[in-house]
Amino acid sequence: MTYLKSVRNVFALFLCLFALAAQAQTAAPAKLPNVVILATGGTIAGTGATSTTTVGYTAATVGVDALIKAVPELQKVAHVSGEQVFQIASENMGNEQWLSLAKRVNALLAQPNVDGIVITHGTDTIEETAYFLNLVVKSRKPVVVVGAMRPSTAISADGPINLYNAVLTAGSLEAVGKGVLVVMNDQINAAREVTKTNTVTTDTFKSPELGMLGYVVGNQPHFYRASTRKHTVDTEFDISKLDTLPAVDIAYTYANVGPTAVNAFVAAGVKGLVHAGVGDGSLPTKVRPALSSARAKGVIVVRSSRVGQGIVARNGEANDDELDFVVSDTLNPQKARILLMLALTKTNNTKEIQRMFYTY
Ligand code: DAS
Repeated sequence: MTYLKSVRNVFALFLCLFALAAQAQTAAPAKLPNVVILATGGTIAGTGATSTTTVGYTAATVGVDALIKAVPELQKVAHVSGEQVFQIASENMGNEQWLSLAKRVNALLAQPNVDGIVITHGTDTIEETAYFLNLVVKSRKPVVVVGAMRPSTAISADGPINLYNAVLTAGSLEAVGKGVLVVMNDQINAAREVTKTNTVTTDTFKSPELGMLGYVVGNQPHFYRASTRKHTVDTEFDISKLDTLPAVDIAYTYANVGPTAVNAFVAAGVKGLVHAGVGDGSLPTKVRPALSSARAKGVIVVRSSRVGQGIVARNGEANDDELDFVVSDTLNPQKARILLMLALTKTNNTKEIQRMFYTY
């Protein structure tokens, strides 16, 4: 009888514990993620003279606290804090800003109490900052770069909803390990492929042909794809001890182009040169000798294309093996410049650099 009684007591105790646990589960609200917003300026922080001023406004005037205050709904989806790292129009973004921003991002993500980061940014160079961070951020935690095409004072400004969706995504588990993302217009694009495709409309950011990763719909990010190229924790680049980046410029090509730009960049002492060729990186007869001469002086030459999508194939329009050039694969000229800058912090070996262009 005593044995049966003790079994019954243990069973009763177990039921009580189970009921308490179930109650605790339902009672405690879900723990909100901690998301830090780093503000750099741009149209998302812009103001216009009237509510219908959507061009000819002033970018980079509204501070991060005001941006957060303008979207009280943020408090329902994350514990949000803000830092004003810069206040510039992004056409003025440069290597110095990128290095200090990347160091701040890595320092914050190393803190256990930071779950994700949102960077508010001008749209003109958002794709470049996102790709640079994609190669140097050393964490799997989400980093989301966001901007707006209409200033905060405009009718139907897109900044508030873009910021809300960016914070949602940065605080989500689904975005962990996906690399740096650009979230705008309810769409999630990968840093490597996203590019600005329209000068003024709110649907400007696309990943031509290779496609976006997903959507933010119904207060939830939805992913359907992931990048196949290495990023963040899987890259070989480390900027933690760098204060400058190697000088790399882009020579644009068009009908009737001559060697002037290439020669000027070489005379200025660039370490790398991206050739934004026509077609799949074709080299005009008048430019080829200048590029060969640049290579002979130790400048690393990368053949890219002004077309914007598609592969620039090695030994296609030029004998890269003979010229000792590198090809950009599918990276557009502005992103090829970023990868070449970081590659040059590691090596001058063109075979190694070509491997990097096939890896990232
Ligand atoms: N000048 C643009 C910039 O800062 C404004 C914008 O679109 O954000 O990139």
